Formats: sequence, structure tokens, C-alpha cells
Amino acid sequence: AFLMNVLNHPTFRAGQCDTGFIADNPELLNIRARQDKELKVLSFLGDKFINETKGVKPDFDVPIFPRIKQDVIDGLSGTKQILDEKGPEGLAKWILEQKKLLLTDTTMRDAQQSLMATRVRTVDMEKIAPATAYYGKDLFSLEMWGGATFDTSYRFLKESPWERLDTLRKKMPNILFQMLIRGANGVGYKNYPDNVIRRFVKESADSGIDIFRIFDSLNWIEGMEIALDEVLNQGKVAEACICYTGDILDDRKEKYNLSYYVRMAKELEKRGSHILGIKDMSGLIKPMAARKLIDALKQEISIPIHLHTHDTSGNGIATILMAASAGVDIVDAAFNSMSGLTSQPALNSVVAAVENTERETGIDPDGIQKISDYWAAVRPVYKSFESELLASSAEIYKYEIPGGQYSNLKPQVESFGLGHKFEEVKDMYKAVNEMLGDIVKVTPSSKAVGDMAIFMVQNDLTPENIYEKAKDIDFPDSIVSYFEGMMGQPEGGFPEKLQKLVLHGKEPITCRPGELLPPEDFDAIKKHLQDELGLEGTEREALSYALYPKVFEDFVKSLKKEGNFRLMGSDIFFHGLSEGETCEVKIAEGKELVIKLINARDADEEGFRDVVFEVNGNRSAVRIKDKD
Ligand code: 3PY
Ligand code: ZN
Repeated sequence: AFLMNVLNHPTFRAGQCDTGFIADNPELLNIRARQDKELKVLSFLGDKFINETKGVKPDFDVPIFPRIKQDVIDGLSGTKQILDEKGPEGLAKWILEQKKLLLTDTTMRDAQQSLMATRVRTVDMEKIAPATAYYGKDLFSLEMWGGATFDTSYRFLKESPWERLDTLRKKMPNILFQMLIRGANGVGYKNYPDNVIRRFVKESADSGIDIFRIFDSLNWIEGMEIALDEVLNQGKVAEACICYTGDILDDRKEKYNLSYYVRMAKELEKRGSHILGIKDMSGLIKPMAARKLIDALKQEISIPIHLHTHDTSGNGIATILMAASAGVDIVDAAFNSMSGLTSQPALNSVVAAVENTERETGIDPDGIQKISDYWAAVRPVYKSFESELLASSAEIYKYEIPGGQYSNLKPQVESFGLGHKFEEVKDMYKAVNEMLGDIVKVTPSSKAVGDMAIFMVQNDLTPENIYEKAKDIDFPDSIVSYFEGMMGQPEGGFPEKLQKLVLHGKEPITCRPGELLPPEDFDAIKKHLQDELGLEGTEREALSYALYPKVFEDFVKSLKKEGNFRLMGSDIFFHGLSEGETCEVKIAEGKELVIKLINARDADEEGFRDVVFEVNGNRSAVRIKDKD
């Protein structure tokens, strides 16, 4: 207790006392660091109990995962080894030689992004990683990085996306890793200078990403140019995408017709893409349309074709099977318990559906069942991040809203106090798309459409009255940026009258935004990180800062102040402890605290409450401000 008192003394903690004795006995510092970590864990748990959960916590099953030894994993050989031996062209050739339908599992990226607002933590991925490597050894790839996972890791989970990549790479050395990169928007929502994109691609490649799925939110090829070029420089696999919108079965829709997609696919092949991605981010490609598109593309291009869709309409598996019968090479799916609705179609079911046909996958159904069972037990912990969507919906064909945005739109609309006008916002989304001249809608262009729709409903604007009523109004940043040309150029150009209204006289650009943005000064960033934040100033840190300065700084500060809880179990991280509950908290590899929450005492006159714990058998209390 005496030691605790010394260690917790503000002067000691601020390092303001003479620590010569401690400097001479460095082992004491380890104790201090440990005590400090312990205190931070208790403060985190105490605050959660007092100010968030009030001790109310659902019962969760402990997720069971098959334990596979690292030496077994290290002995596995899969698509990753094919790429490492034969290079990207060799891999593409290998893909074309396969009769079987190749599968990409998206559980750790798009599935959790589309179902659970991208909140799945690394600890939950790393537990199942060895079993995924083992039972999923015949998978083509895992989409496990990029898209929204980068900023949400820092922002909400307080963990480093780079560390996730390192951890998973070690535990799954045999399957290709792929990421989603939004062309010149990187893993962000705006255009970045060219050197940021190039250095980000290089660092990601060096860190273990094999396949880069690159898209542009307006299907503007110039927007993908830098990322594509850098992936080729790095000797990794470039999968440039056509984003699918509209309906090629509908002859009345002239803009995004079959020849539009074929033209774009040929251009991407010409520019060196190793694989063509069909990115159906909203789940709009109907089964017959998939067959028609794949049939046509197979005639016109000679690189492998990889289909990505969402199951929002419930037609996802039919789409995959039609595409498979037309000869698509690779399709995206997610392990069953993480599939369906706004996520990808069900992987285990696809495997079963093509058994005993010429497109049989060779994947062991019993093995991947165990992976699906694991995720089924993990999912309830994340329930509060899930949408209320219970069934598939064919209205997605009308609204053309991407998977992740569709499940997020309702809470977003509610946060503006417009919950009662949700239907109106969806209709407005469609109307805004038409006002913008019918554009491709995917991050970040989809955000611009969503923001504008909410803005119009909020301000009682209609496509008819907007030119009169909104003459002097400031529009949302995203829509201004869109009309400035900062997201690139839409097919068919901008509607000029609306563009003038939104820009209030500002001139739009028509070139690549990257040509105008000055290069990021990485040396200056590194110096700032060293001087101001006490970091090493590594390339990864500098990149994270270049992409998301505020989010990254907040993350670094939070880790210092509140502590690093990346190894804590997710039921505790999100739901804390209930009274009398005991848990084990890993504070570092091999170091665990057994913590029991005893109770919380009543508030003192300043509104602080003591939360009493037992830590490895010893009583300990933290003083927490009751914010109620
Ligand atoms: C993303 O950009 O994160 C997407 O998933 C787009 O579909
Ligand atoms: Zn998607």
C-alpha cells in the first residue's frame, strides 16, 4: 500500500521528485509501469461501470475457436506462396487455369463494415486467424484491410490498423491478403496528394498486402491512376474495379449500359490491372445481369474477373451462381454467420451450392463451419452497432444505396432529429442522384449524395424550389467538394446550373486533384510527431497522420492518457464488468490481471465514487467522477 501511495502520488507521477534511487534500481520502474497500466485498466472499468453501463451487462457465450499450432500454420502453402513464387502475372495465369470457383472471404473487412459499423477488434480476428489459415487454406484471398477499417481502428477502437495487419499476417501466412483502396482517396474521404497515395501503397505492400482492389467513386479512371501505378511498381496484384450502378437489363437506362462497362474494363486491362474487379457496392447487379456482364467481359478481356456484391436484396447467392455459370473466376462472400443483408452473400452456402459441379471449390465444409460458428458467438458483443434491418429488401434497386451506408443511414438521419422523415430521406437520396446527373455512388461520392439528401429534407428543399430557396445557403462540405471537382469527374460531366448554385461563383477544377495538391512534407510530419507527441516518427505513423491528422493525434493522446486496451476481451471493452463479475485482462503479452469488480460506493460531496476491485486477490479502488 505504501508503494502504491508513492507510485500514485501526483508529484511522483509527474516525474517531479528526485528519482535517483529509482534510476539506480531500474527494476522498480517496471513495477511502476505495471502499476500504472493496472491503474489505467481499473479507471477504464470503473468509468464504464459508473458512467456507461451502470453494471448492466448481457450474458455472452465464450466464443470457441479451434487451436492450431503455429508450426502447422507455417507449413501451409496457398495462394500467397503462388504469388510470391510466380509474381502477379503468374498468379493471374494460375487463376485462369482453375476450373474451380475461387472465393474471397470478406468477414474481417466489408462484412463487419457493412453489418457492424466496422467495430470488430483485432483480438477477435486474431483468435480465429490460425483456424482460418488452416480450414480456409483453399480460399483465394481474405479481404481484411482498407475501406473504413483504417480510420475506425484509430477513432473508435483505439488500436493501430498497422498492428492488426502485422498480427494477422503472422497467423495467416498462406492466404493472399487484400485491401480496398479508394483510388486517390486512399482509405479516406477526400483526395490526397500523390506522394501520400504512393507511400501508403508502398508501406501497405511492405506490411503484407498482396492484392489492392482499387476503385474510383465516380468510375473516373484518372482517379485510380496513381494507386494503380504504384501497386504495379511494388510488384503486387492490382485489381482495378468497375463500380456497378444502374441496371444493364433495363434498356431505358442508357448511361451505365453494357458497353459502358466493357469499355471501362478494357481500359483497366490496358493500363495493367492484373485482375478486373466488378465492385457492386450496393448489391444492384441482378442475377441475369451478372450473367450478361460476365459473358460479355469474358469475350472482351483476358484478365481474370473478380465479382464483389452485397446481399441487401437477398438475391446475392443467385447472382454469384449465375456469375459462376458464366465463368467468373473469383467471387466475394463472407462466412455464413457474418453474411447476408448489407454484407456479402454466404460463403459456406456457396461452397455447398457448387459441390459436385465443375466449379466445386475444394473447400472443406466442416472446417469452415467451425469458423462460422466462432463468428456467430462473437457477433452478439457487437449487437449495439448493428442496424435494425431484419430482412432483405428489394427497394435497394430503387435507391442504389451502398451496403454500409444503407445500414448506417437511419441512425445518421436520427442524429439530425429527422428519424420520422427516414422514408423522405431515402426518396431524396434518389432525387439527389438524379439532380447530380445519375452518378456512381460509393465512398466518398455516396456520402455527398447522402449528406445532400439530409440537407434538403432538413431545409425543406426540393429539386424544384432549390434554385430559388437556396441561393444564399451554404451547402454541405462534401457536396461542395464534389462540385469543385475534388472527387474527380463524373461520367457525362456536372449539371452546370446546380454546380453554379452550390459553388457560389467558385471555379471548379477539371484535372486530377492530385496535380494541384502540393506534396505532403513527410519530414515535417515526422518531426512534428517526434517533438509534439513523443513518437518515433516512423513511416507508418507519418502516413496515418497524413491521412487523418486529428484522428491519429487523438489516438496517440488517448493511449497515453487512458491506456492501451487492445488486448482486452471485447465483452469487457464494450460492456465492462457487472458487480461481482471476475475477468482476466491481458495488459501485455503474457501478463494478465484477474480483476473482480466488488462494488461502487456512494458519491462523495464532489460527485466522485470509489469503485472497488480485487486485483489478483488484492483490494484496490479507483475514484471516478459520476457524470450523471
Ligand atoms: C468503402 O469504400 O469502404 C467501401 O466499402 C465501398 O463500397
Ligand atoms: Zn462492398
